[in-house]
Amino acid sequence: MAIIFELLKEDSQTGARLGRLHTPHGSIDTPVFMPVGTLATVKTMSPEELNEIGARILLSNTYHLWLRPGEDIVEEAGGLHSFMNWNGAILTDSGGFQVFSLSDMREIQEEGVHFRNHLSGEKLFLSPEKSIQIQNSLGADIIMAFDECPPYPAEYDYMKQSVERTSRWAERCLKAHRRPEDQGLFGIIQGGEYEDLRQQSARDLVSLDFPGYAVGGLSVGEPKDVMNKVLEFTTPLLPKNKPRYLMGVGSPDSLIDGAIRGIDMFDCVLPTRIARNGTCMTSTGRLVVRNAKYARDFRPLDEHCDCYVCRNYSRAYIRHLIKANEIFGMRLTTYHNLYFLVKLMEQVREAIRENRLLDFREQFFEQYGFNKP
Ligand code: PRF
Ligand code: ZN
Repeated sequence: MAIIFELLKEDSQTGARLGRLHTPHGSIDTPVFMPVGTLATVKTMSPEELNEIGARILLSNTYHLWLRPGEDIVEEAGGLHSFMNWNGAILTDSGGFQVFSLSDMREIQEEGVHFRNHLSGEKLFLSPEKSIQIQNSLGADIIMAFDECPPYPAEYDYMKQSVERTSRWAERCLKAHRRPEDQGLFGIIQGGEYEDLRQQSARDLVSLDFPGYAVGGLSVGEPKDVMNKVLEFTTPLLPKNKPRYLMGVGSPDSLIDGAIRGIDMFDCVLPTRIARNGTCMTSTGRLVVRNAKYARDFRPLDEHCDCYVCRNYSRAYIRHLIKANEIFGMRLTTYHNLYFLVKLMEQVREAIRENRLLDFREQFFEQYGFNKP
């Protein structure tokens, strides 16, 4: 078994859980946030820095690495871990979502998806078998089933067909998987906001007995309360002793609200993407360090943060770097934002351990400014 999930504690007041995910590249305390390294690099961060901030698992993308440099080159390097010099765990997404969000001119058929390369315009085809073959070559510890993530909102009839196709594709992914002994293949639950379709999707995928399950098709433009409702009726359909991964979610409030509803793993480009244009996550909310009001502000980004950046650099200096488009500015804001989320998840775990997650939520939302009108 590539992936063993140890359920350490269930919260008495909420659906939250404390767990440990054992992978061939180390054990990970959950709930956890996974930084995104789309092209086999978390933009601006070295593996040493990622290790220093406490990241133990990264996400990378099948679609992007297939287009460049090509999975054969990564395999020749000895797999993604040695290619990028990252000794911690890695999860690769299947390419399903990226095909739908990045390429135009796609055509979905039972066999797979025809689309155009978003870089060259070349015609391409991705299927469950092809996605798994690429992910077997890349060699991540956790790989994902090839699914369809329909847009929001989608009509019920379309969503039902899509859920049924995603279930058939999941079965094909399992059959195509050549490395079950060292790569855990997770299934992805779809079904949009429709409760009976989430039930159908969960029933189909749980019967296939994956070592973990993702909740897909959320954070695609729906209101926050819709995401929370969907999680409330979906996570109870999943086996307790397997990890649950909410795909593409990384705002601090959603991480806390997801953990409360029984999610163990999250990923999102948000902290790294907003960092590069000068937006920082702090304990009192978002800070846009580009703003003129920080020109002479010599305090750290976050006065409550003890990261390398906040111990050594001022808002004024970082603002100057970002305004001048200096690479070091992006490195500093990225480092701080990832540290902030890794620390936030540490605090979430501590709160679950001490039976005070709802109090923690209340206090965090108050400070972060979510409770303000
Ligand atoms: N499916 C896959 N990857 C994803 C998603 C999904 O539904 C999402 C949804 N937010 C993000 N990444 N395969
Ligand atoms: Zn900091």
